[in-house]
Amino acid sequence: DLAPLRRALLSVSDKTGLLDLARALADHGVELLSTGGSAQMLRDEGLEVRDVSDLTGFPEMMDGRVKTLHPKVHGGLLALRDKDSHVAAMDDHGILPIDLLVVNLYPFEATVAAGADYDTAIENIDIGGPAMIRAAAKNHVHVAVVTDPEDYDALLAEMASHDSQTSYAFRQKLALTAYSRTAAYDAAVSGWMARALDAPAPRRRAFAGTLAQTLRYGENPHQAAAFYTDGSDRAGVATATQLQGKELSYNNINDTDAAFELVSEFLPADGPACVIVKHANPCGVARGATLREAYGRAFDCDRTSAFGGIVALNAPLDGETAQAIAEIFTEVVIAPGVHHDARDIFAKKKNLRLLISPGLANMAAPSLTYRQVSGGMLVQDKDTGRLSPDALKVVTRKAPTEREMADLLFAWTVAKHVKSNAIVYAKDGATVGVGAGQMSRVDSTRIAARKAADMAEALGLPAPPTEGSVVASDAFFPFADGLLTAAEAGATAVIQPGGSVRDDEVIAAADEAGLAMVFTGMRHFRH
Ligand code: 93A
Repeated sequence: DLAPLRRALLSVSDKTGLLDLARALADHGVELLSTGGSAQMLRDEGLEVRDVSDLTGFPEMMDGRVKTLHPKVHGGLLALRDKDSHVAAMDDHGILPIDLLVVNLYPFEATVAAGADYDTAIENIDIGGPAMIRAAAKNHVHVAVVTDPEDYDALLAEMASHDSQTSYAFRQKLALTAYSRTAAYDAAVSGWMARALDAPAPRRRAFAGTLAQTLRYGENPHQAAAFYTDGSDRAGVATATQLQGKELSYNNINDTDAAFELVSEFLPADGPACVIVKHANPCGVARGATLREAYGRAFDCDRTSAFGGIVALNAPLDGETAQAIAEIFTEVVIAPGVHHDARDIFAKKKNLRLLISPGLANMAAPSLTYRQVSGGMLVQDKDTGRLSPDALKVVTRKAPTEREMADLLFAWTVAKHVKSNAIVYAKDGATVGVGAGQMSRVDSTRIAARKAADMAEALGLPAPPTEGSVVASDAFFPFADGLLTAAEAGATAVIQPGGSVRDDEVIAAADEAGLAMVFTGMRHFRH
């Protein structure tokens, strides 16, 4: 299964390592073919190279759009060397076998990431490169294809140990890498176009990412894992700069994303806000007159869970907030900026990871979410649903007061980011109890209230903080029991989508308990 290597075609945008590779190939007696820029570079260094245009008899034309798209190239890559009709075709048309293809593509992803305009992005879509890669990979029974400078050494090692030839297993591995590369490349083009057209429809999309980080492990130490970025410029954990601390883990990335997406709901113009996340759920969310106050109030929602949590801020981290955060064990802090004094304070906390994001995430921007299921992947529009206050419908005799309404909207925003069944109690712009991820809504309602009562006891408060709070439910109350639990805990107003067949029963119970209730007509399941 060894294949000889007589002729190689080198056509690379990233010219890293090209010279050393070409020299080594020449030493193995391999004839070199190459395109414009690549050939020039090799020739400048005294290597003997044949231009592809010389092979094809056609000049590179149309600004390089057509360089290698020719039967002499593709025939040389695709011909089966052991099939008579293919060999005859090669003879008839003067096609020479090409046994090695070394290509890396126009840097489309990097060009787009650098903010290129539409026409520049289009010009950077490589056509000839992927065509050759796919041809060579298809014919890996004879041809070796290298698409990454990091594989040059492996190729040379293979040739050194196989008498200037390559093994079938090696060529198979290269072909897999090659098809992964062209698939990711076209997915990057597809993703860019979807963003450019502002239409990331779940259908008609290809998905792939660029490997950003090989993670130490996944959710658990026995799971291998990696982090891929999708090339979007959305502010968040993928685009943030890490200023200090250990490498982010799989769970860190997941939790930091949850925290940052939620804090991005709170526009800086409306004042400072803080989110603390544990296991992808918020355990404290608060506004404050200052960032320090917002953090303190978020922390007070559930001090127990906040230990080892992820903190996200909607404004640059200042010194006094950094001081307060540094007092307890915190895994990650993410903010859209940092003051010098805060950096000095954090510098003493070597393990604390500090991420600076380029602004907040645009929570209205359409994008997609993906979830793997056995045998497939679910794709949907991201939940960008936002209430306008006039879409709300008061369904009880009592209407919420202005203060209650502000808290209802706050609690509703938080509930959107809590795993279903989600119940959020809030008071004065701070969560006071969060119930997440329960299979029954009444359990979430009870757990949130009980946690609030526990906090009151721990902090020595005279009454549980749910007293005089409001409550949000991410989906309708199917029965009155959950709502009545909230009333017992001291909630005075409720926000929920409505739409249950028992709405009448639930509304009657709310009236009976003296609650004000509003329906949103919008649900925020999150699983
Ligand atoms: O514009 S292209 O899609 N048309 C082609 O026929 C073609 N053939 C190779 N771009 C093409 N290439 C790409 O040119 C390669 O994939 C590589 O990225 C680049 C190398 O060009 P040069 O050797 O002139 O620097």
